[in-house]
Amino acid sequence: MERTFVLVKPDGVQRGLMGEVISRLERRGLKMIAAKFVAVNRELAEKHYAIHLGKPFYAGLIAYITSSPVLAMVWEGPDAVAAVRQTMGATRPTEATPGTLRHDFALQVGRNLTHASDSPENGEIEIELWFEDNELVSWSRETDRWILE
Ligand code: DAT
Ligand code: MG
Repeated sequence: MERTFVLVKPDGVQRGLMGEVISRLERRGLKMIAAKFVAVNRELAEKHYAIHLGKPFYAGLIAYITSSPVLAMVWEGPDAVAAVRQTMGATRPTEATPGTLRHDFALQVGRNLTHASDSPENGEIEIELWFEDNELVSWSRETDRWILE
């Protein structure tokens, strides 16, 4: 089953939206297999956002993600990467579809609430960066036969 890495960023935590993010992913049918609350240090932030090094918004992005704790999670499901990014909405909240998290709860790209992996390959890399193997919980969910065909 596909896995993806998800963050509720500092603005989402500060605004009390952790539950909202979890709730939307849960009711979509995705399954949480790991979660932890993390004060992100500069080293982890730089590794996580290494692909954005050199971009004009890089310094601001590092400052933002290290400014206050985040909720780091791993979610699993069929096409989990695409499903989670669809639920998050476009990077720029003003381009996000109504009904998505970024449309419904954000206005600016620099305060867009969440991070989600953009490919299964990057998902695995991000999961390895943020979690130890023994923090990933394999569990069977009673409702799976009503969600997964
Ligand atoms: P996403 O988070 O949708 O995967 P991304 O990987 O392109 O988007 O960028 C990572 C984060 O960097 C994004 O969530 C917010 C910030 N960001 C991206 N483009 C930006 C821009 N033009 N100005 C300011 N911040 C930006
Ligand atoms: Mg991205």
